[in-house]
Amino acid sequence: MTILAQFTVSSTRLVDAAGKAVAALPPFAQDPKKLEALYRAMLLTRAFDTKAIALQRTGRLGTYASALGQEAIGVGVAAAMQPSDVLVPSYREHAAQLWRGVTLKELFLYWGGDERGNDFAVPHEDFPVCVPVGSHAPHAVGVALAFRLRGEKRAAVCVFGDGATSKGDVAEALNMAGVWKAPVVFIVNNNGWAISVPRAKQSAAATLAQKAIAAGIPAEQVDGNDVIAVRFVAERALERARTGAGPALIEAVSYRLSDHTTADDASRYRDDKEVSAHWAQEPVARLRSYLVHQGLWNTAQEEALLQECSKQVEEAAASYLATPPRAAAAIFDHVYAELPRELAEQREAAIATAEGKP
Ligand SMILES: Cc1ncc(C[n+]2csc(CCOP(=O)(O)OP(=O)(O)O)c2C)c(N)n1
Ligand SMILES: [Mg+2]
Repeated sequence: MTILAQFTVSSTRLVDAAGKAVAALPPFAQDPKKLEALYRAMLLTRAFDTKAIALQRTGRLGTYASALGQEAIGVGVAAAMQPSDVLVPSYREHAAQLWRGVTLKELFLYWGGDERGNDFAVPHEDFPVCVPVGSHAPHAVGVALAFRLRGEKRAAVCVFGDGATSKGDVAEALNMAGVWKAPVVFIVNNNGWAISVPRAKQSAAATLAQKAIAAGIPAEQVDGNDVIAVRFVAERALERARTGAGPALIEAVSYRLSDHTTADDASRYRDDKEVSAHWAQEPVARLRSYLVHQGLWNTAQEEALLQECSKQVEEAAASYLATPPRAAAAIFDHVYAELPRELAEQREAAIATAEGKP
């Protein structure tokens, strides 16, 4: 017998749940300002999350997918990106979007059903949120292939969930990314659940990372509640991708502390004890503990930052709520160069209805 292939999947954790460094930290983590920026971004995401849920519960926002407990994945990954890279996100990556320069108001608009929220002023080439599970993975490979063909030193970053790794789109995207050596880094935001389906029922594989190895793509796991570790491994993978070494996949293991969305009630299928246990691992308290242990953070700074985040979120929410809705015809205006007759009629009817005509 000849062994033709063998593989290993590593897991990286640099700071443990108590906020103690358990390995040598990378150079960026020696700079207090950089750590503070990561912490601030996670707190801002959490403040946005809380407000978004409050707005939805009071009928002023659409169905919303919370990122509670998963802030380190978005922040760590986005902090590892260059502005010229392109983010191709699923619907739970507000943290990454905010870091990239999407505004709080744009996020509120999008989740309020207004597509103007997807027309980001700053990361103009980043993709809009993808709600169909995993269908954005082939797009990310296409973006990366374009970078390679044009000889640009850029990478695409595609984030999807544990459930998405069961989709054909993701398997096909991984396969072609491997064949084309496309500069794309896939991030699996493994939050333990795909709505009511737990990770254990999603796949019999020991890790989700190893699915990429079958496509010839190096893959690893990282503690997705350790923002320093996430940024570290993502930076390494992105640098390799930009310099021609091809794609990578990182499975960031975290936990969905919230319901799946505001349309879900997780207490119907998930034990509260499991959720409580995971609160001990969550990323915001972890980095705060680390900063406090290092003498870099105190209660006064914490209170000031909480107030600043809350003020920013309240101002953005007020501005969103004061935004007049788009004209009724807008929904018809950006798909066809020339509207088919039926749609043209519907457009006229929509305008008439909006004007109160029969
Ligand atoms: C193609 C497709 N099928 C089904 C759904 C309904 N749906 C929405 S989220 C979801 C689960 C996704 O789980 P996961 O990939 O783990 O992402 P998470 O929501 O946990 O971040 C499903 C089945 C969908 N949005 N798109
Ligand atoms: Mg999931």
